[in-house]
Amino acid sequence: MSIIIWIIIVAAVASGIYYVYSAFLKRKVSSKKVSVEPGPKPSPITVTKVVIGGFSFQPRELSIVRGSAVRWINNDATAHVIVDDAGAFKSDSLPQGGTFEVVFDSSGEFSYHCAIHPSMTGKIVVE
Ligand SMILES: [Cu+2]
Repeated sequence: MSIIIWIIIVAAVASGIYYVYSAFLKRKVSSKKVSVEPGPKPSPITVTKVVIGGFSFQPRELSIVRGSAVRWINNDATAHVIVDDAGAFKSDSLPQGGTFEVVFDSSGEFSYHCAIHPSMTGKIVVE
């Protein structure tokens, strides 16, 4: 056999080995797991409920930690509107079963009342 045929055979075998090896490498790379670093989880906001029932807020006065939330739930058949005395927050008209939520990011005392029934008063103390 001539040397040229040998060279062709060796080249064919070498390229075949290279092809198989590179395919193996590609599979290895593609099967590599990509892990995404999870970011810092936002701390869940504590939500404290104030129930509106019998034309009063229960509890009438509530202390919470700054950054937490208050959720009012109207259990009365009558609609109520929650308004902060100083205008910090105001709900829409809450029908029976309606809810209103406020996140308190700053500390202080927030006195509020019902816009429809001014005798209904409450207070949120944010520490
Ligand atoms: Cu009311």
